[in-house]
This record gives sequence, structure tokens and C-alpha cells, in this order.
Amino acid sequence: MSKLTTLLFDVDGTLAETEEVHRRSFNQAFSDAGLDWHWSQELYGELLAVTGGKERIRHYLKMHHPDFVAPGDLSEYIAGLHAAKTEIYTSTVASGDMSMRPGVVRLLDEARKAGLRLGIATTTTPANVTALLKNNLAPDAEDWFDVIAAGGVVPAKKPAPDIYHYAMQVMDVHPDECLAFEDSENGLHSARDAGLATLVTSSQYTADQQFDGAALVIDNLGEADQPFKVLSGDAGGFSYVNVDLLRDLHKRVA
Ligand code: XBP
Ligand code: MG
Repeated sequence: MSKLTTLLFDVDGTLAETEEVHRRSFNQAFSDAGLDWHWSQELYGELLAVTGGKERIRHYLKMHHPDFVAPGDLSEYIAGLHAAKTEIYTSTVASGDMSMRPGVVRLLDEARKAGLRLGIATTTTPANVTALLKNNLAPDAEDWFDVIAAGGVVPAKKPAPDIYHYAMQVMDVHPDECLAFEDSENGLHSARDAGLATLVTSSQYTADQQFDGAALVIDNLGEADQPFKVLSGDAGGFSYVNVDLLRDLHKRVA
């Protein structure tokens, strides 16, 4: 039985409810480009089945504007739109108004004090992670993580396991000594296929998704005075996620 040494965190929907800011940033970028494309919350919820902003735009065009002709190369055009969206997103979260989800700030602090190593494995663009952590967690928050595995650093995005394999390789850790934190079905599959026991906190856009194979599914990490709601699995009698719960869960599932 391996000892729990490492926690690997997804970003969007797990550390913070960022997808709504992503959606608005996409729409702003489309309008700035003179496009009449608009992603409603309902449509965005569907489009989230495709991870990666550029991939999501391409999927949207295929499904909703198959006759769209880009001025020039389509991939370059999509990359340009996505870069504009990233500018809008990073300047929005740089305002520091994005609060972390319940329990995140406390658990990261407790885990560091307990000597657990932290890593990030996300699909989103690295600049988005920097803007979120620096302005909404702590100016040095990036240094809390031994690895920030993000975006195109790996060939295949979630649900492929690549980003978690990459993160563990950089940290030189074995899946048995880790726990992963995710909010989406794609993320859960990515972590599971990398051999990771995974705790899911369902989020604004993923509440209706399937989380079979998760070690525990809860509505958020909770606080001592704000217990989480167990959606599936056994929380071992705990009412909020702390290091003791993680060690107990890891002993039972990893
Ligand atoms: C979720 C994603 C990302 C974001 C948008 O990432 O699928 O694509 O929706 O970010 P996570 P980009 O793995 O953190 O849940 O536009 O930068 O791709
Ligand atoms: Mg996510």
C-alpha cells in the first residue's frame, strides 16, 4: 500500500467556476471579430464535451456553421480568435474577482502544511492558470505546485490521460501515491485512464454528467461549517474534505 504523497488538481470547474468566464470571453472575442456567433449557457454546456478552446471553436463551426469560409487559413483564423479570447479571459480574472470554490483555499493550505506535494493537470491555456492563481489565490501561488501541466504541452487533451501522465512524470511520482481532483466526465476519464483514484466535485456545467469510477463524488470540498453533499461514494463519515479524509479515502480506494 503506497502512502499518499501527491494531490493533482484540474483547474476549470475544480479550483474555481471559470467556465462561465470562458464562455463570456469566447462571445466577446466573436463579437470583437464582427462575428454573429453567440454561445448561450445551454449551447456552451453541450460544447464543453470537446475540451480545448480551439478544438471547441472548430467543433462549433462543424456543427453550426459548416459553410463558414475563413478569411485565409481556418486553423490560423481559429488560433487568432482563441488568442483574442485568452486575452479577454486573462484580463478578466486578473481583476481578482474570481473566488476559489468552497474549501479549495483551505485544503491547499492544509495539504502544504501536511507536506503533501501539489500538481496541476489542466486542458486550459497556461496563461489562464497563471492569471487565475496569481490574482485570485496568492501572488506566489504558482510556486505551490511542483508542476503546472496545461494546454498543448501534450498531444492529446482530456479525456485522454496524457496530461496526467505528463504531470506525474515531471513530479516523478507513481499513480498509487496520488489523488486527482476533477469536475467533469472528460476529466475523470483522463485521470482514471492514468491510473489515478479521483475525487469529483461536480460544477456549474457538469452537475448532470456521469461520474462512474470516481472514488467519491461531492458537490464541493466543503468547510467545517458548510458540509459537502455526497452525490456518490463513501465519504468515510467526514463532512468536508481535509487531509484526514484524503488519507482515509486513498487507503480505501488507491
Ligand atoms: C477545461 C477546458 C478548457 C477551457 C477553456 O479545462 O476544456 O478548454 O474550457 O480553456 P480543465 P482554453 O481541464 O481545466 O477542466 O480556451 O484555454 O482551452
Ligand atoms: Mg475541469
